[in-house]
Amino acid sequence: ERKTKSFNFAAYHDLETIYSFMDTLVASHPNLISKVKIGSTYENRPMYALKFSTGGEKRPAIWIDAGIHAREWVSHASAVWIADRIATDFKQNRAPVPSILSQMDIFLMIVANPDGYVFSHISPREFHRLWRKSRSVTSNPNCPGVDLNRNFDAEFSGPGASDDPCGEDYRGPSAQSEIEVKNIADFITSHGNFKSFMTLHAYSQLLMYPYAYSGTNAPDQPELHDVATQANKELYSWHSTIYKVGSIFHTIEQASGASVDWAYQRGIKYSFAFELRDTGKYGFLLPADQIVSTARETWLALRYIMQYVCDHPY
Ligand code: PAY
Ligand code: ZN
Repeated sequence: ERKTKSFNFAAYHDLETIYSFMDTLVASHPNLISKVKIGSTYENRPMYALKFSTGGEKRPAIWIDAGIHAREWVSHASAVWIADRIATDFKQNRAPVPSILSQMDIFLMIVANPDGYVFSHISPREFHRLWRKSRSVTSNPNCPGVDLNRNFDAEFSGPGASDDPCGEDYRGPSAQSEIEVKNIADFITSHGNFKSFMTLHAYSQLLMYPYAYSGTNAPDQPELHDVATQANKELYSWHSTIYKVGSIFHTIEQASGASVDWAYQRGIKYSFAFELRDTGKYGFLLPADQIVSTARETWLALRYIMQYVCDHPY
């Protein structure tokens, strides 16, 4: 019996609890899951990805991260649920997970910004809960932190990011100046065989693809749009939650230095960004009783995309 059964998936947990959940999950599925340390944060916390693999050497792989923005708690919580779901589906031989994992590896990073996440838990809540950025020191002693999703080496410093350390979307002094971004980029680059890159944010209910930096269509725009549209149908089928599909530029706003643009420009064709629930009623403070339904519908979209990636090697 999986020991994560007693874990409360319908609650928000702190970093320590999520990290111990990961250890429990790995211990319960030693033949499928391992914990990969990809580096340490600015404040020297470990950064982990869960690796789901049935063997092989550097198989084609799927990257999923959550929590690059600290306050987007439903993304971390959904990733926790999804990790457990992948493990359970594999163990119970529930399609399509076993067949996906017979061809590809999945790397899931539940907390991409551990320092920011820890900060967002400090009380009093009104001062910390809405923290978005990392926690590194900047040129302005009053304004720490860099927006990690503006710090990737993709049109870095172009329009759609702030050069002011006090800005919520401060890009940082140079591309990959943030150790968290560098760790992720280095890991993906040195692995060399990622075929899909997916990042979980909140909120707005959007399923997006590149580009963020400009309104120009990505070369694969028609296919990405089609995949996202089909994935969105799967998502909708669960609770009729309405998402919009489109490029980041066209659905939200221009953003430079974003992770999906970086992944796409490095040849990872199937790059998608999710904005999970809701559309603003609760925003970042989504009630915990919506975690499992959010995770469950998101899973249907992720599962569709993973299967599609398996079926469309390149
Ligand atoms: O990669 O999803 C992306 C780019 C767009 C997001 C961003 O990095 O700014 C959009 C915002 C986010 O999830 O961080 C949207 C939320 C509601 C916000 O903070 O404005
Ligand atoms: Zn975000």
